Amino acid sequence: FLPSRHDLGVVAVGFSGGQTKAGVDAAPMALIESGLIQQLEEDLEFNVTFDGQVHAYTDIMPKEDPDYRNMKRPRSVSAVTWQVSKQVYEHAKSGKFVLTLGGDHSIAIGTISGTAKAIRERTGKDLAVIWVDAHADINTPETSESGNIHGMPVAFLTGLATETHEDMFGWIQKDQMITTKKLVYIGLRDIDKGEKKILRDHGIKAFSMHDIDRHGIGKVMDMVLGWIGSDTPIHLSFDVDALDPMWAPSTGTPVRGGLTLREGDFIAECVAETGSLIALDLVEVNPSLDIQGASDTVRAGCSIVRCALGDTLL
Ligand code: 4U7
Ligand code: MN
Ligand code: MN
Ligand code: MN
Repeated sequence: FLPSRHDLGVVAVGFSGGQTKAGVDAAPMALIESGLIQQLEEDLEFNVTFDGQVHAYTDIMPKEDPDYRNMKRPRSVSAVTWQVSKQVYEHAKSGKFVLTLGGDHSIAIGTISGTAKAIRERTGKDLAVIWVDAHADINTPETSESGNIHGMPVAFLTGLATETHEDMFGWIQKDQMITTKKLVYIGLRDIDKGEKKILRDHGIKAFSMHDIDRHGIGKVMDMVLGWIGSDTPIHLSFDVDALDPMWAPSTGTPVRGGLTLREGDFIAECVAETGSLIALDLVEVNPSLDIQGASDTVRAGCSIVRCALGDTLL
């Protein structure tokens, strides 16, 4: 199931509709302008397939998009993630590693549904997902207090939230979903009440900041990868707000008490070392928030991507 070691597909998703703060759509350009893709080609010797565009998906945006089941902009997020799903699927189907630059975290509905389907077709295996985040993003439309869909992607991907309307996530089929058994969280520290119940009721594996304080990140990564097991393809979805705001202040929902810069890179390095990583999302960088810290946040994001793609210190 391994992507041919050096073929990389890049999808740049300039989308912010899963939450309410402007600016997260500018992240792909900021990451690319700081030299990320060039580094992957030149330093890490990847064969990069990239259409050279930051997609804004303006042509598929619905004209009207009133709230539905408490969700904000459901048709817009659904349309964009459906399109992202097809883009990611095409790369993954042809055996490429898929790097998606967000955008807010709602786009993971697209990325993971795309890789889950491609990996099933190629290998017959269930995809494992490592979700690195301060938040669990597993609210259903009913448990969410904000109505922001970037707090719901995991609920739709696991089938805990479902919809019959095709234009409001009804397009997500069984073969595009993931199992809660192979979902693992790292870095959690701001979980809503309804989410805690979901995590408990479904026995979902999660390593909070408390677990990292107790065991250290090295032991935690051993436990994460031990839970997933070898010979399982892994999709890593990395929300930059997993990092402490000291290192990544430019993000929509910062939460103090997070990962250090090195812990973030270490997580990416450990997942890369397994040789089973097939896709990476880097989301929630918002260069227009905390202008002072924007370049630090972009640099932190680039570093995580390089580590996940196999860059090593020695
Ligand atoms: B992110 C939140 F209420 N849980 O649902 C919600 F705390 O992708 C935050 O992780 C969601 O940045 C954060 O709105 C979404 C809130
Ligand atoms: Mn998130
Ligand atoms: Mn988050
Ligand atoms: Mn956030």
